[in-house]
Amino acid sequence: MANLELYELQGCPYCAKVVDKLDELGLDYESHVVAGPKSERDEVERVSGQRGVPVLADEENGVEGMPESDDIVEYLEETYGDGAA
Ligand SMILES: N[C@@H](CCC(=O)N[C@@H](CS)C(=O)NCC(=O)O)C(=O)O
Repeated sequence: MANLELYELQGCPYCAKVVDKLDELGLDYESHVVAGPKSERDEVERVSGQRGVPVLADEENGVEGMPESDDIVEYLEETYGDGAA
């Protein structure tokens, strides 16, 4: 089973898009709810090189911190969706 982690913010529509995809694919994940102020998101910066959320970590597949909701949704579909190898 995948060991996914999602850095997210309450009320963030980009995060909700990723959560919808995780739910659709039936994937469990550990949620890290980040602080509103970007200045307090040091962990997000450490894993992804920037301070925006959502950020996905999938260490089993070498993904330490992937930003950009569209990229994350595409990654999840390709890695865990019906067409996954
Ligand atoms: N294009 C980004 C936008 C994400 C975004 O704007 N996230 C907001 C929270 S809803 C945020 O963290 N903003 C701070 C920043 O982008 O540095 C995506 O689709 O992931």
